[in-house]
Amino acid sequence: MGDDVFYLTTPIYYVNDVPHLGHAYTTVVADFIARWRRLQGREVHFLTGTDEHGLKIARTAEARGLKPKEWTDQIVPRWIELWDALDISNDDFIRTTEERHEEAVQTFMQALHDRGEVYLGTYEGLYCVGCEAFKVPEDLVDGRCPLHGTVPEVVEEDNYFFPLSKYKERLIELYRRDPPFVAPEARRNEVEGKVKQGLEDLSISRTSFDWGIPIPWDTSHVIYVWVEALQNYITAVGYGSDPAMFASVWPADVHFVGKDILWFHTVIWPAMLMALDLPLPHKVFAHGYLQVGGEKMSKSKLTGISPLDLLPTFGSDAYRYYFAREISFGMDGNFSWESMAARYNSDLANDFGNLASRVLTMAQRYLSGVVPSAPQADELTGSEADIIETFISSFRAMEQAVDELAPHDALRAAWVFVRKANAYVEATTPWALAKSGDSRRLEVVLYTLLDSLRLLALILWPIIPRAADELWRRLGNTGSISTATYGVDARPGLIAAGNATVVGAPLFPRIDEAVAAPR
Ligand code: ME8
Repeated sequence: MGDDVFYLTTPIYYVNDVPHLGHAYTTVVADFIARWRRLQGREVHFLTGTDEHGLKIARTAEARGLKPKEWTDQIVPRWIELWDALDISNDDFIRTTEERHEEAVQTFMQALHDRGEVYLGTYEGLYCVGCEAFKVPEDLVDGRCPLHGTVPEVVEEDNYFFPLSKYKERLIELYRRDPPFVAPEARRNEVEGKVKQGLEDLSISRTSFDWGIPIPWDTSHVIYVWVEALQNYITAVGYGSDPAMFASVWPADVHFVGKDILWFHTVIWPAMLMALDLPLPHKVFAHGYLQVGGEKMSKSKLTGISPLDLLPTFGSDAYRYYFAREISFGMDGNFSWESMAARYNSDLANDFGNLASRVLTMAQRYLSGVVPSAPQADELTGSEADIIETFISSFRAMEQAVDELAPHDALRAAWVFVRKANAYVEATTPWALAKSGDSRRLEVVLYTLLDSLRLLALILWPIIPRAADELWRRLGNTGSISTATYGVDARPGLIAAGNATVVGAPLFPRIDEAVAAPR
């Protein structure tokens, strides 16, 4: 069931503000994986969206004198605008205020109720509006939420409860599953350790405000925002409305989340699915937290820098590349303008961009911009065997790294091939061949290099789609890389003889590293 489609998701983000670098990080990495899987020939369903209910959004709207929906309608386009600017290729975008979500959530909640998986009780305790989460004293540092620095509010209400505690053993079993349900392993250990300490039943409704989806059998309650938000992963793929779609897309292959929301995705979400005997997601991957200059990122802390501020200087390709390459996915990381500029210049402008410029310029100069005929086996030397071998091993390493959800390793592997291609230019010295008049050897070398650029365009498209498509066209290829398939196309020796090449402007012009970051 559901294994024909590769289904991946990002969190649905709270729209109490515009997106920051952290949100874009998750979404960019997910997009890289989605594009890679598509080129592997998989049918992909990539979902992102917005989480629009709850106290945090209600208060944000109120502070602006707006109704919650008026506020979310204003701000959601700012999120979509960023995903467009970053070339995010999501197949769907779900807003939790959409009817398709609200209706399916009610179906889900009614089903829980009908199965006796809901009871009425009283909740007395603490609530952090920033987290939209209930807290126990052990969660706090000096009485404050460690994530938001605020003192949680005291809440006492009649609430409906979900009997989370009874799922303890089944959850622990789930964490032992192979391949692992929770990744990376440190996160698995963290969540398993916490669950072993015991689980409290979960309050799943609120009565003190009404910005949410009503409990279907008791409309004086709205559903706790996290409970309905998690359901977006199934309401968007036909749960309760389109059984055929649901059967073919669900379960998710991977939910990408930050480590801040590990608990919700690896405890509450699977337990709710278990309660309805629905298939469980294959994996939840919780990546680390980004900081800016060592400080936690949030608008309120003024270290918030908009992703859109970086695009005029770096462009979307370099933005995507930097975050996927610089930070080991799963570990905490640090953003700085300086490291972004340095990586742009070294990897994109120098290694990759220069290679493309040099090869296309030589093809123009020595071959009048026409791809020569492919070398025969007896025309290949050890140098060609070496570069082809490097491509094959780099590509294999990339495939494995993507399977392991290690985008930084995938890109590191790609650059082994980029560097090898540069070394091949140095070793074969096409300019000397041109002088010596060995025209067939020159053709063999330039064919090999043009074909290497073609291979690079293919394997880098998932992370730098604009430059890759541009390079593809400059190599005289028609069509778009998006319709290529690795199994067919990511093989050496396939650039077509007779293709007309174009030199064009540098794909990644060097930037001045001394130019200061925008304030
Ligand atoms: O939690 N570094 O929404 P949210 C890296 N609506 N990633 C970061 C980050 C940082 N500093 N800050 C945020 C919610 N993120 C809920 C989710 S899902 C059913 C509901 C990313 O707007 C990371 O993916 O607070 C994190 O988990 C998510 O944004 C939290 O987004």
